[in-house]
Amino acid sequence: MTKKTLDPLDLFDVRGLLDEQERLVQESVGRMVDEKVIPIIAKAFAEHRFPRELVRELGSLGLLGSSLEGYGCAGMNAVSSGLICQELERGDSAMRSFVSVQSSLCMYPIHAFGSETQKQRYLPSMARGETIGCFGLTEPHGGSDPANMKTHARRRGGDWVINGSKMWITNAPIADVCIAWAMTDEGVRGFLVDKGTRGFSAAEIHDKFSLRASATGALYFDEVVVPEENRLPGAAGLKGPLSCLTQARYGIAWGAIGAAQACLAQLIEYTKTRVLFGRPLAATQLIQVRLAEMARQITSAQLLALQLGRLKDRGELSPVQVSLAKWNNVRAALDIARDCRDMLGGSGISVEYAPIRHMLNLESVVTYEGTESIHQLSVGRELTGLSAF
Ligand code: TGC
Ligand code: FAD
Repeated sequence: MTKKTLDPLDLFDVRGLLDEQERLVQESVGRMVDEKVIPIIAKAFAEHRFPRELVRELGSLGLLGSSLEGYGCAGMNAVSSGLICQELERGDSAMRSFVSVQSSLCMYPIHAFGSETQKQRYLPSMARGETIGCFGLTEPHGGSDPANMKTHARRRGGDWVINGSKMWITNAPIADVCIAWAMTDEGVRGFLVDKGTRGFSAAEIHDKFSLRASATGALYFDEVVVPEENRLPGAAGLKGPLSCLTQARYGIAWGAIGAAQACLAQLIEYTKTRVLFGRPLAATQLIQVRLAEMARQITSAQLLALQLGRLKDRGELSPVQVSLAKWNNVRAALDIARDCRDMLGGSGISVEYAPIRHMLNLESVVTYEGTESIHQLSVGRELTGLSAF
């Protein structure tokens, strides 16, 4: 058997399992991340600033609504859209977060549940990055249980009047349109609320220690009137927003791998050049075990994500599989980022090194789109048939 040089970030040659189109997507997004995201992201994180100047570029590369068909969207397969998330999150979770919200939480519901007029009005400009969306589901009293939604919409003639508030909403301060989920007398419904609608406002959350390169905010609805034409006609019940979450959680399962790879790549280099007790850190047993453990976890996450993508492309994906993958891959990435931070010693607390930025970001990623406990309970419910929420 010939001895091949293995890629430390892809020990099982998962890349070799991709088709040509998927490899091209990964390469072009990876190049964009290396050239445009990585050089500016530490400063953006330090300044608590979303790099909005990159949004049009994301649009021109076809990364917004990448898996949707028509309306100016690229119509890529699920594996390609997963690889996009992986490469973006190798740069920073904020970049993947922006794309997840725009693509999976805003464009997807318009595509899946919207009227033809809504699709024509929003999707092409969202695909170009000219219109930015946000997704308002979580409320201040408890995001894990969206069935207990307080935001309410009542019919008034041909209009709807919305009252309530949403909390921790990605893109809220920069969004042109919000997909607002509200309880009605007929159950949960989704509404398109444009920026500037009377009574609708957003406030930025400025004091985050995590996802600092992402814009996060609260949304307020004070007697906001929208016409029936702004309701998503195909969305009825909690299934509407939860099916959007399945799309976004799928992307996170891939994205987390990128964050973990960025940390491991930096640590392999650092430990080779850091000399302590007369030899490089990388030549010590403990450090090698820790690096090997990271490679093991990344490899498992990669294979899990790829099989998840193949199932999605075959139309056979189950939400509980997405729950398990989001839980596994984000947990792996968070543990890897924390351990990399430690192996950097004091330097590990500097924004000059990527692990602490990824580690802090992943504290949000493990919480949003369903906390780790919520996904564990979803898997538990599948195994036992009993709901323990
Ligand atoms: P449950 O009875 O389980 O379900 C109600 C209806 O929904 C269907 N369903 C799903 N459909 C698609 N995908 C899923 N994942 C689904 N889960 C459930 C289900 O079949 C049922 O349909 P039907 O026809 O029978 O009515 O609902 P439940 O109230 O028991 O809730 C279960 C639970 C806890 C899993 C759910 O509430 C949940 O997932 N909670 C977590 C909430 C959450 O993840 N919020 C995320 C907010 S968005 C966000 O964080 C964006 S961050 C983005 C970024 O910046 O990247
Ligand atoms: P809670 O629901 O109050 O949970 C608190 C704790 O209780 C958690 O540890 C949870 O796991 C645990 N818990 C809850 N229920 C149970 C149970 N039955 N058994 C055991 N433990 C339980 N939301 C949106 O709608 N749109 C967005 O764009 C968005 N972006 C976000 C961006 C960021 C940076 C962050 C941090 C959050 C974002 N969220 C968004 C909100 C996110 O989805 C919620 O924070 C998440 O769903 C958890 O809700 P919560 O914060 O209210 O915590």
